[in-house]
Amino acid sequence: MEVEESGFYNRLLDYKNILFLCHRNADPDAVGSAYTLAQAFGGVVGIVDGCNRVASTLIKTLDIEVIKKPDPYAYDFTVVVDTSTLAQLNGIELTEYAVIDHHSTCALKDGAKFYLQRNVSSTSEIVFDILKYMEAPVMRKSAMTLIAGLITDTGNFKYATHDSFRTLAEIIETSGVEYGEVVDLLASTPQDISMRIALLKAAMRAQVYRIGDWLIVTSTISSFGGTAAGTLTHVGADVSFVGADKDGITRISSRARRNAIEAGVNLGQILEEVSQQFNGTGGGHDGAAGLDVEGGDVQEILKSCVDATTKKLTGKEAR
Ligand SMILES: [Mn+2]
Repeated sequence: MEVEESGFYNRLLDYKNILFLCHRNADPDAVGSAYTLAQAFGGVVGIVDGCNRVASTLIKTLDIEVIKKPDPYAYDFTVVVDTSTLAQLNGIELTEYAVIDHHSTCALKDGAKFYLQRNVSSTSEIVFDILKYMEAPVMRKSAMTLIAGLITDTGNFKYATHDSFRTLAEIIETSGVEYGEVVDLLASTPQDISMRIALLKAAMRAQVYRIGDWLIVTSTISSFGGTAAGTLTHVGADVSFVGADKDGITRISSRARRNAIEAGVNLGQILEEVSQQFNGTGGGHDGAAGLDVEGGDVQEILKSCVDATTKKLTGKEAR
């Protein structure tokens, strides 16, 4: 059942001992949203298999307690945070659960007892609206995590809407946290040498497809796919797809520049469609999305992504 902020708040009050569960490779938006909800309603933050680097910095610096690989059966209720598919939870067995998410396609809501979904830039913004509805104060640590979630999920405000800026201003105003404090915290994330090597490999293996004045770039690396896709768009790709083949699962991460999005590229939709061709799952945002396919040939799937993007950009098939 779909609920509003008020319904979400009122229903959650019925439960004690709640697990606020983040997607795998949890990012600041997931961790910040889960932590803030756990502080407001009582409960714990669950991490299915680890966090990304920025989220790890956040957890360490702010001393946030998280439960790794939690068992939903040990809790009265689970709230799945910032997550749209079961694959993003590594197929964990859920008991009764609710969903709070901002992705435009959210398969998990079908099995949920209730869900709150808004097509906004970050889950952090939805969580802040719930706190506002509760008339609950936004504590300093919560505010820092929500701002971090908002900054990272909007790609440093590249994909921010006027609502994101308004929410940011409200969080700063009500919590007293300085914006610069959060920026400093995010900037303190150390650069990992294995990540730098992976990004350089992704650049070396890049295949460039030119369609008129558009550049679609594909590459493969075994980890840091999302970061690599972002790097490829920074150095010239309009749309990038980075594939990884790990433990029999093919995973594609993709990014698109604003001009490509404005020309009709919606990566969430493209990756959902391509994933279905290969019996996988996929989705995300206009400018950042991913897919997972069991088995499958990574080059073949990358080619399908390029073809689907070419169709959007030109209305024609790629040569
Ligand atoms: Mn998010």
